[in-house]
Amino acid sequence: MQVHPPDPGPPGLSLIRKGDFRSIARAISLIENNMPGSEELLRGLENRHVPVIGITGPPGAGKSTLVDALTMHAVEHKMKLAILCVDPSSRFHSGALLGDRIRMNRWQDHAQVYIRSLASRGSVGGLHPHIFQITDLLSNAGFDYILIETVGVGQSEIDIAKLADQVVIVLVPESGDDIQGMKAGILEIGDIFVVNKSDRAGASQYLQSLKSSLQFQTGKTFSDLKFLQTVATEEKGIGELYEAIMENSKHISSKKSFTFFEERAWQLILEYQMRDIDREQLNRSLQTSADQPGFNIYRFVIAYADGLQKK
Ligand SMILES: Nc1nc2c(ncn2[C@@H]2O[C@H](COP(=O)(O)OP(=O)(O)OP(=O)(O)O)[C@@H](O)[C@H]2O)c(=O)[nH]1
Ligand SMILES: [Mg+2]
Repeated sequence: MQVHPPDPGPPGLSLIRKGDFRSIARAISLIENNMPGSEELLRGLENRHVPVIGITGPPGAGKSTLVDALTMHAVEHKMKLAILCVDPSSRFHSGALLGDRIRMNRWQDHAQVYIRSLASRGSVGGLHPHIFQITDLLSNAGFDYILIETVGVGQSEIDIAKLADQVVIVLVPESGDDIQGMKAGILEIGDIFVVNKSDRAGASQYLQSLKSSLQFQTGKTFSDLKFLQTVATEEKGIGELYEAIMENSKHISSKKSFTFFEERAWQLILEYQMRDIDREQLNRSLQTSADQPGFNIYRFVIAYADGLQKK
């Protein structure tokens, strides 16, 4: 039997597999902007899974400072990391992000760390619309872990739960009074709860009230959850957080991975189905139909979609 050499894939993929940062950056831009060549690239990917860690929490809780300190630990442990910072578009030019950039700058030319900011345009309050594809690409680029920092507002914390194998929720003692009002959603998705800025008053009381509201709001038991206090600016508690993340990574269930697959497949089917729909053409079609007697939008949509399929 003749053995064919493996398909080398589209240009750039072999360099991506070797972990070439410039090729990775180009490929992400291609995917981010849905440019020609991006689908070919995605179709050339191997089915690899690298643990994805979501770091979320209210604005200013110290997520970036924690990510930076965690990066230091990971680098010392000879890990290779990809870090995605997803910011709601409206915050893209805020001082906070600039602050993140300056802080994270020390990793800019580091061979073990790849950092990329993504604006969450298109998906209101959520993650980037092509975040699944971007993490799949990074999973093929030789990283040990993928970290995704996102502000826990709007839809993003729900999205991160569909993408990350484990979610770290970063809170601060000052959020004490909000805790009863805090959406069950954000509490529901956490695997590790971090009370950062524990140099401030009331940190341990806050941790206690967090535990009781978690039990009250989500009915979860604590056996699978971890609670930690950190002072990110002084790198206190970071070793414990790092160990907690590593420990959790050992226990990612195949059930969870399969649920992720289903979610990805679902999202992609939606995307592919929508791909042929031209809004302007839809508008024209509607304009001619909506005035007709007996118009019904449900019948219209089915007929419209049938028409697209037959094309
Ligand atoms: N006192 C104290 N300040 C901290 C700590 N961690 C972070 N900060 C400060 O809190 C501010 C916000 O920190 P960031 O790391 O930018 O917070 P963030 O959650 O990434 O912020 P956004 O991405 O804008 O939501 C900065 O001024 C940090 O220096 C801490 O443990 N203690
Ligand atoms: Mg930040």
